[in-house]
Amino acid sequence: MMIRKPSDLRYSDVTPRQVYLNRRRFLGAAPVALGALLGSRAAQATTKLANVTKSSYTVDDKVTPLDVITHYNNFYEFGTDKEDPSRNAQNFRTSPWMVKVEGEVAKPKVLDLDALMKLAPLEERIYRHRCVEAWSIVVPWIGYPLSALLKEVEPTSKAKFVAFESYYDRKQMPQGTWAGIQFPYIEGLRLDEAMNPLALLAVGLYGETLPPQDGAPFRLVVPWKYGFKSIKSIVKIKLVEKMPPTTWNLSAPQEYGFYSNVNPEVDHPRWSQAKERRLGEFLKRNTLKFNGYGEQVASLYTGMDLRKNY
Ligand SMILES: Nc1nc2c(c(=O)[nH]1)N[C@H]1C(S)=C(S)[C@@H](COP(=O)(O)O)O[C@H]1N2
Ligand SMILES: [Mo]
Repeated sequence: MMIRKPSDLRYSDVTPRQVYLNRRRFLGAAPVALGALLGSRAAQATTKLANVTKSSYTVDDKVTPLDVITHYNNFYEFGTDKEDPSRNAQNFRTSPWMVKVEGEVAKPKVLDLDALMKLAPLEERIYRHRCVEAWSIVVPWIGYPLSALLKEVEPTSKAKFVAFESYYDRKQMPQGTWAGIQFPYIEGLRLDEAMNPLALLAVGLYGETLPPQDGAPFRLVVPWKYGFKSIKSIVKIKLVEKMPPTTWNLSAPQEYGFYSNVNPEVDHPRWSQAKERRLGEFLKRNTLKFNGYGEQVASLYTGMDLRKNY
């Protein structure tokens, strides 16, 4: 029934047996809406990453199968359906790639991909990832703390926030024209959030460089916040004095705030955030405050009303 194309075979080489078994279970229990995940897969070449150490910043939740992580994506530049990025991003050009780090810093830098890959030791970190749409996955990311990059450029005393910007090129991303949000995609963090050791710059997942649909070649991962804060395919990082605008806040300010911490007690105006569907599981789970990372990050928000600062 499912005919594997040669391009798929490499996945079986890198996917542990347990994950394969989980995937089969997932496919067996898949709700109808996920049925589209079945079928042939095209995969752009990713490269194995060497010298990756395992980080202690890891959850022991069951990791989501690779082909779910790579075929159920939000990357509106490549279309708004979950399967669009896997189809439309395959020829995305991620080399050469330059990232500007600028603004309130003593040492602004322009880094190419090689410099980005070597900036700090690569770590594997298994993180929960909770989308504001109330689904979640568990991803074995590879990367290094955002703080490592920020220390390199030496933020000045005026730097209070970090603003991020994604790559955008209408020619390479024609589907973005109908996505209904403004591009380039922009996001931001408060500087102390950005310096928290959990905030990760990812260059890979599942042992290899990032697939284009997951934000190749270089993206942010902020596991205690809703997924949209984890901006993909970054080309600019700017240290700033004032809270920067963000794509989803500009699009619907009453629905998406700047902070967007995962919070089961504060519903989205149009749906509950109390529970989530972990992709591949049948029953919904209770959503955890700060996505379960409260021990590491709750102190960042001491004295703040998280209903007002949603
Ligand atoms: N540039 C850009 N970054 C983005 C998005 C996007 O549309 N464009 N979607 C966000 C949302 S809503 C989520 S849930 C995550 C999804 O990451 P994943 O597809 O790797 O799981 O990416 C975030 N980063
Ligand atoms: Mo999301």
